[in-house]
Amino acid sequence: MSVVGIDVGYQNCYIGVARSGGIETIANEYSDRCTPACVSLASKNRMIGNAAKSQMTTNFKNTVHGFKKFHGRAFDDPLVQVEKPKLPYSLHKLPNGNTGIKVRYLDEDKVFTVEQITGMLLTKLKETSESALKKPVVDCVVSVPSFFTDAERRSVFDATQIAGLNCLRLINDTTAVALAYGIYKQDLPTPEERPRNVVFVDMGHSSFQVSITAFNKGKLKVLATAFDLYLGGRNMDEALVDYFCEEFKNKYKINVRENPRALLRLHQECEKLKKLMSANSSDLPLNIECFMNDIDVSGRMNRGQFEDMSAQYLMRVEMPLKAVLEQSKLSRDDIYAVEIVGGATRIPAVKERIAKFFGKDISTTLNADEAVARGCALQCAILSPAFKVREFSITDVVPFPITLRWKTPTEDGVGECEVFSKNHAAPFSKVITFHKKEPFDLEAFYSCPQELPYPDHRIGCFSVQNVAPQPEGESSKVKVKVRVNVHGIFSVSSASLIEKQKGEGEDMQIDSEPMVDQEGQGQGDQQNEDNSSSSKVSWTSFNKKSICFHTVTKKVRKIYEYCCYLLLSCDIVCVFLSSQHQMIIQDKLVKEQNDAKNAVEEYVYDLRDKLCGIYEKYITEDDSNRLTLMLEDTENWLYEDGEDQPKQVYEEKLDALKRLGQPIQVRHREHEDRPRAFEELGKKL
Ligand code: ATP
Ligand code: K
Ligand code: MG
Repeated sequence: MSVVGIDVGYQNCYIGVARSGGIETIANEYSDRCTPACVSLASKNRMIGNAAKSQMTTNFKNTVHGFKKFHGRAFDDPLVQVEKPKLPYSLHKLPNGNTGIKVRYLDEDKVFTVEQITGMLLTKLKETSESALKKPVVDCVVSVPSFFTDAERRSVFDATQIAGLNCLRLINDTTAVALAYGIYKQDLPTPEERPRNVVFVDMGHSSFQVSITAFNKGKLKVLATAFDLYLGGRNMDEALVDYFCEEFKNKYKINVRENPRALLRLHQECEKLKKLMSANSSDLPLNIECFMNDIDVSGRMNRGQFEDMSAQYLMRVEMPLKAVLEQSKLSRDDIYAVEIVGGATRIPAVKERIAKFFGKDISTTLNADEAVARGCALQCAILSPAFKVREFSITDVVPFPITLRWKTPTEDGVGECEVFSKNHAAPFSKVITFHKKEPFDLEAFYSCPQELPYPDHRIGCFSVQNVAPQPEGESSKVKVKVRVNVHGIFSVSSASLIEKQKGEGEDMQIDSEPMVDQEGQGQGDQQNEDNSSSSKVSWTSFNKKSICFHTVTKKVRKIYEYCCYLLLSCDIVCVFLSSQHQMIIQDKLVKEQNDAKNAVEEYVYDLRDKLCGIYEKYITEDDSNRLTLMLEDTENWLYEDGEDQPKQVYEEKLDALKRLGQPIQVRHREHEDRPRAFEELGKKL
């Protein structure tokens, strides 16, 4: 069983794995521990990660990046519409309203769902893990932003399935970081002592997340989270791009925004410049050769100027910090440390703002790039029976309050109950008791649309079926279990009918208001001490025999599909899974073909070099000339008719060349070996 944690960033992905020595982050085939969240589609194959990123400026229409925010979002979603004009590739409205990504692949116009694109990225990360661990990888833990709503989480989860992964948990970025921080700490307060409160700040490329987490020995409890959905390193890049676009317009009379390729290059250079400015406060140059219309461009910038132009973004750093502190009801003095991670927290002005707000130095105990992936791997290790790790319990929070609504026979016709308040512990299950005579629907939605970073506050509709009155005509008692699961996804997980014992219960009031009693959590969840059993009283006068007459889980998907058009059905996930396999096979074929072709090319160059070098003495001049000609022919062929041939053709070509080359090689080697052989013989004699 594999233990793998994946940080799927907006820009950068990292993989943590557990090996006998502990948790480590692993490198891909480019010896890079960061794999860009980038997928490039081409006429014969796909490129994913580093290879895709290098196609960004050349094949920009088909090189997809910055798609993380499209998960679970409709094409008409304001966020999607804001991003759309900034993208070098096209978005497309899918028949179900979802955001599709339109590219040219295998010489055809294709529209992929965002789940498929992230699925592609994940297959690459899966492959990287497999070659590092030298075994198949299925089980994993994947990170998501703590502010992701139900639809976004489901969409990421679907992507993991499309990639053939078994995602044991979608864990919040800042919670993964907290785990990576806490699990190795030897000096945490005991469970009886006051907890150690730590603030975690993660500013990535696209967003800003903050959490306050309380640690005791063996456990962590997230107290509150806050965020700025649109604040990250890319805002700073955009500020620089705006500035240079303007400058180049005046200085060189060019309109960079009209040229997608130039704009992408400017983005890349501005990002480099931004990073340089983090370490260097002096004036720095920006030079791009052959930028547009054969013009070389150059400009200058220093940290002071940069801070001025990003003032509007820097200003926003404080708000989530304030929000998280308020929610946690802690004072600054209660904060033990402020830990920062995420690439954009390296910007000195960002650090300063954070330090100033908390009135203390910030800590950089954790690796800013890898902490999320390490935390994910740790969570995977904890969940995996195959791996022994220190017991560590994790309690996360529900970021947005959730309400259930149903029809009632009362005057206003509806009943409502907030089942999960903001910052309620998660994962968590609750049982709500209804008194009903007929089947009924439960509508779940986020209670506070105004604070939700998502345009649709509906979560889903669940129908509870097969409810009938009791033989005496009274309402039946129906216990409905609602739950925020380990992925942070809400569902109505089961409903059961409670049979009354004869002669009892007449005094019970029939109440259409739900009674919320906090039941223990379902299997597979973390132990959670906040579960009280005090409100279980309502059970006692009843026969505890509960009939599971209808488990809605199966039904949920169906109902969801109907109500929330943004979700993929199991069937579609299966189709995507198999098409993913097809694409992997296709990529493999193309790779083998390229490798075979490269082998011929390499052999040609190598042999030609040697013919005028070390092989010279072992071949007659005539033979050498003939062979050289042949090599030249082969080289030409490779650029013409031999440009795109099946793998076997290259293999045969290589064999034919080797038949001519090998005898020379043998003669050369024998000659080389002879003196050594004599020497050996001499030693023996
Ligand atoms: P997100 O968390 O939003 O999904 P991500 O996880 O991909 O995004 P990170 O890898 O944490 O993001 O951070 C990437 C951002 O950090 C980029 O904007 C990058 O330019 C920026 N960055 C990295 N190093 C530095 C540096 N030295 N100075 C300034 N910015 C930096
Ligand atoms: K990342
Ligand atoms: Mg990140």
